Amino acid sequence: MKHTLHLLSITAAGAGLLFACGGDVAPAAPTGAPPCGVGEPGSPAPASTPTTPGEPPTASIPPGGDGVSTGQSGALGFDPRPKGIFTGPPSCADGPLCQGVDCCDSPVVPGGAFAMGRGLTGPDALAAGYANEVPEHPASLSSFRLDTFEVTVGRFRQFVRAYTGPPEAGAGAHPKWKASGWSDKWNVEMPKDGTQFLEFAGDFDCGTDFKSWTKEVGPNENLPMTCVTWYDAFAFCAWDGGRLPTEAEWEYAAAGGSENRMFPWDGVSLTREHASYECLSDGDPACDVADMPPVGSKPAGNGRWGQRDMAGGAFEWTMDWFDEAWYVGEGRDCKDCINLKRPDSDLKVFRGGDFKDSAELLRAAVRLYSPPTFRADNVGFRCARPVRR
Ligand SMILES: [Ca+2]
Ligand SMILES: [Ca+2]
Repeated sequence: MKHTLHLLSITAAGAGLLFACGGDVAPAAPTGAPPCGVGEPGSPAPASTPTTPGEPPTASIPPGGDGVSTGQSGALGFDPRPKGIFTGPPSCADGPLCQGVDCCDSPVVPGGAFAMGRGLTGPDALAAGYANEVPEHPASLSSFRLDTFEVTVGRFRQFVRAYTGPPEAGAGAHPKWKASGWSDKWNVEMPKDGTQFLEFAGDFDCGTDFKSWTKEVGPNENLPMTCVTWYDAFAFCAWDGGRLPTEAEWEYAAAGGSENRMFPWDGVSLTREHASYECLSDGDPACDVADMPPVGSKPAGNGRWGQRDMAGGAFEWTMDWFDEAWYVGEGRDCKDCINLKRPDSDLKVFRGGDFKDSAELLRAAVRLYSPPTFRADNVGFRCARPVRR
């Protein structure tokens, strides 16, 4: 049942990872490969062909046998809160529960130092890997909160309902980097008001079988919200009292900080109990919507500070622009670092693997990227928040 790391037989050649069209992410596209026509605001990405699942587990587990229903309602539920006194994240004003936990639960990730990137020795070492993951280099971070769960369809619905326009300039900034906040230049990437949101976003439909958004409240409320642009994700987190995590924060939380883990959980064994990946979640080798489980469905894969689905589920947008040479350039000695320089390549980083792609992408050190206007059926996000609320 365990996936051994022979799946990680990826090459270190070339530029590492590039995006592919409409939801697939694939390694080893040549440097400079043209964007996939996803740069137009409001235009849904073209249909994708799901990545071919890897080899299935050798042990047979009946669908739903691990507590993950083949349906998608998951642990839907609400914890009604008195109106008027709720001061938490507005996306959780109605008290949604994810696996019986507040969907806006956001544990503190204590600051510290860690070895960012893939090591040549140590717990996260791997003979083969992507060139942009190395060299491993020192990073130190201040404490922050990171949401336990990926943002759900239900929480995003609250944002759409409340939406009146793009964020204020400066909103959603990292506390150490004022310039990391929303820029008025990005307003064109968001609808002018709430009446246009769904049309502007192409109904969050990436044209595949894996659409999580529904126009009306339904069984998908606890699925990860996907097919969102980086701007959507940034604006949501700013509205919800938080911000996007930096790439360094994301990896720190996924690697267990100084424990420098290969995967978010403490160990290198990998089964479908740890993460949803390679369309294995429903125990059936076919790749279908039942392989996109509700957020938090894989508690065996929880990170050191309780975050779930840091590996698998949906890829997660981070705040940083992607720079192939960041680890040997300005980011090589990272202190609460963030890459705010918009490169010519115009790419933002997302992290963590997803429900349908291969196990090799689940490692904490793996970096993927695409234009911020990209919408993919396997890319979502979670928010970071200040320690003091
Ligand atoms: Ca590392
Ligand atoms: Ca994830």
